[in-house]
Amino acid sequence: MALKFISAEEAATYVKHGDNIGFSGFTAAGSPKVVAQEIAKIAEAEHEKGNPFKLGLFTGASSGDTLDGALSRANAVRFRTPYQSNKDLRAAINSHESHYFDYHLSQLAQDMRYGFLGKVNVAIIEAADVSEEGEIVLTSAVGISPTVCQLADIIIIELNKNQPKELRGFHDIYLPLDPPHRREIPIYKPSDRVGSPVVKVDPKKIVGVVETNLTDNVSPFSPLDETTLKLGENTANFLAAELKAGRIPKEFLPIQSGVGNIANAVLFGLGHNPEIPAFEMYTEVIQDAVVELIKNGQCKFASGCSLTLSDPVMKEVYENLEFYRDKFVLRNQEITNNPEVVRRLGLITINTALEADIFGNINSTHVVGTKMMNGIGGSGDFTRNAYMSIFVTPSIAKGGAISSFVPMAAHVDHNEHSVKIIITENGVADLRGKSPIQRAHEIIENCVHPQYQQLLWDYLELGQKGHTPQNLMACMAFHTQFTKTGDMRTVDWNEFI
Ligand code: 0RQ
Repeated sequence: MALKFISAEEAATYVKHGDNIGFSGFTAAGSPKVVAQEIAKIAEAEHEKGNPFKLGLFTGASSGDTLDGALSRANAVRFRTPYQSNKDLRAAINSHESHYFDYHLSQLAQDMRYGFLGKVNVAIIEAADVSEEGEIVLTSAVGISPTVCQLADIIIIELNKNQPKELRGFHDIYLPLDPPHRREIPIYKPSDRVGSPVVKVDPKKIVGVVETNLTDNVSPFSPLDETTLKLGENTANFLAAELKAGRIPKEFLPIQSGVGNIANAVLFGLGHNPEIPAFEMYTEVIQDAVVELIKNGQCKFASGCSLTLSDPVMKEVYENLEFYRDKFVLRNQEITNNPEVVRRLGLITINTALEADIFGNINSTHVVGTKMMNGIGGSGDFTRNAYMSIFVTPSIAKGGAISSFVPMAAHVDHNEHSVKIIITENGVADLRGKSPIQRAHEIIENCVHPQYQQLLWDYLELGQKGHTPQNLMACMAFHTQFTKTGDMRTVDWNEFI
C-alpha cells in the first residue's frame, strides 16, 4: 500500500476533541515534533469559537516542548500520563486544568492493553524509516510506541530526516503476551536481544506521513559543582567498598541511573573511580554521560529506552553509528523497567530523591507535599526490585532554606521497605538491616547537612515512644515552617513541647 505524504496541518485534522492520543518518544528523544503544534493551533481556534477541545495524552515519559508545552499552553490537555517535566504542563497539572496519572513507567503499556485507561484513538509516531508494508524503524526512543500502534485506530507518522535510517537494528521490540499467557522475558544479560528491530503495524492504519528534519533539542545538564561532584565521588567510593567487601560480585552488576543533573554527576563519579571495573547499564535513559563512559570503555554496553542526548553528542553518535552498533540497544519501557528482568539481572539502581525522611522514606515527586514536580518515572520499577537500591540527593536545596531530610516525608513514593542506601555530598547512610531508630541515627549522622543536624537530633527527642518514634504534632513542622517563612531552619520545637 503506497504511503500518503501529508502536511502537519492536514495530519492534525485527524484528531478530534475528546480523543486519546498515544505518542512515541521517551523524554524529548523520539517525541513527535510538528503535528502536536498544529493540533494546539486547532485547539486554540476552537476555544476562540467557544468550543471545547481537550485530549488525553499517553507518552513514554516526558516529551519535548513541541508536545507537552504546545498542548498545555493551548489548554488542550484533559489528562496526561505517565511522566512529565514541562513547566507549562506542570502549572496546568498543579492548577487542576489537566489531570495527571503519575504512573510506574513499566506498567503503562500493559495497563493500556488491559483496557484500564480508555481507548487510544490516534497514534503519532516519529520514525527514522517506514515501509509500505507497515514496518516502522523508530528513532531515538521506544517508549510505549509498539503498544500505542497496536491499540490506535489510526497512525500518523512523523518521518524525521534528522534520524538516520541506519538506526534500523538498534531497537529490540518485544511485547510480552498478556496474562494468563505471559511467559518469562528471556533477557539474561543487558545485551540480549529478544524481539524485532521494527514495529510492525497494519499499513492500512497509517493515514499519513509527515516529513520533518528536526533534532530532539534535549536541554544540556547544569555543569558539575562542588556538591554534585562530591555526591558522585561518595557514590563511587561506596560501590567500590561494597565490591571489595564481596557484597557486589567481582564482575560487578549492571547499573540503572535516573535522569537529571544529579544522575549525570553520579555517572561522572563512577567513570572516574579506578576501583570500579568496566560495567554494563540496564537503564531507562542513555544520557550524555553514558556516551562518554562508552567511549572511554568504562561502560561496556548500555540497554535503554531512549538516547536522550544533547544535540552535539547526538550528532557525534549518529556520525559514528557503526562504532555504537554493538554497544547499545533501545527497548520498550515495559522491558527496560520490567520488575522480572530488574530482579533477575541484579541491578544497582541509583535514583534521585526530592526529599527523604530520617526513617528512610523517599519523596521523589511532590514539592512540599503538594505541588507535582515531574513524577515517579521509572524510579519505583527499579527501586522495589533492585539488587541494591540507592537514592542520591544534595542535603539541602534553595541555598539551605530547604533540608532534603525532614522528620516525615510529606509524600511517599518509595518507602522504608525498598530503600537500602541514601547518599548525599556529606556521606552515606546504609539502611540495610536497621530498625527505624537506627536508620534515623545513620541518616542524621552521615547525610544531613550540618545546619539541620541538631534540629533533627532534637526532633528525635520529641518523638513518641514506639517502633518509629514520630511526633504526629511536630512531624510536618519543617514543611509548615517553610510555607510560612520560606526557611525550614527557623523551626522552633518549643512550640510543640
Ligand atoms: O530546583 O531547578 O529551581 O533550582 O528541584 O533538583 O538538584 O537539580 O536535581 O535535576 O536531578 O532533579 C527528584 C526532580 C531531581 C528528579 C528530581 C529542587 C532544586 C531544583 C531539581 P531549581 P536538582 P535533578 C528515571 C528516574 C523522579 C523520577 C525518577 C526526578 C530542582 O530526579 O524527577 O527518579 N525524579 N526517575 O532546587 C523543593 C526539595 C527539593 C527541591 C530539590 N526538597 N523541595 N525543591 N529541589 N530538592 C527517569 C525517568 O523516569 C524518565
